[in-house]
Amino acid sequence: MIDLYTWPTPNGHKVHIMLEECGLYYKIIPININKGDQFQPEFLQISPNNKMPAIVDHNGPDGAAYPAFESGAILMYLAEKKGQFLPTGMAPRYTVIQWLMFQLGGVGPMLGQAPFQRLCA
Ligand SMILES: N[C@@H](CCC(=O)N[C@@H](CS)C(=O)NCC(=O)O)C(=O)O
Repeated sequence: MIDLYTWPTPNGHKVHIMLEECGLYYKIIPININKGDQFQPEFLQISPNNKMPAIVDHNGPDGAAYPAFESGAILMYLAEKKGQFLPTGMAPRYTVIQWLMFQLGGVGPMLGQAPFQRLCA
């Protein structure tokens, strides 16, 4: 079972979609970022940068519980765990990683900041 610490935002939805596509069982633990749940000490143990999404995979590597934060790292972790969406060949694997990094470093943050930029303009 995977505990999913999340809230309905685009970064959360990336992981929601991935878990559904991988057919993995998960339990949602809401992190209401409007009420400050992300600053609770128990959550900071899992996600030290006080951001959702985060997961705890209770059946992680070597059968131990494994916590993960940052949506991109979670997507890669789930892909490797399930053996889906991340090719084993070096060239195709890095093609996937390039597009993932493009989303994480470009499209995601820019679209996220757009409403603030428009308000401040
Ligand atoms: N780089 C992070 C960004 C996550 C992120 O920005 N999460 C926001 C909501 S979409 C959050 O938790 N904000 C709460 C805060 O910053 O206090 C990722 O990709 O997971």
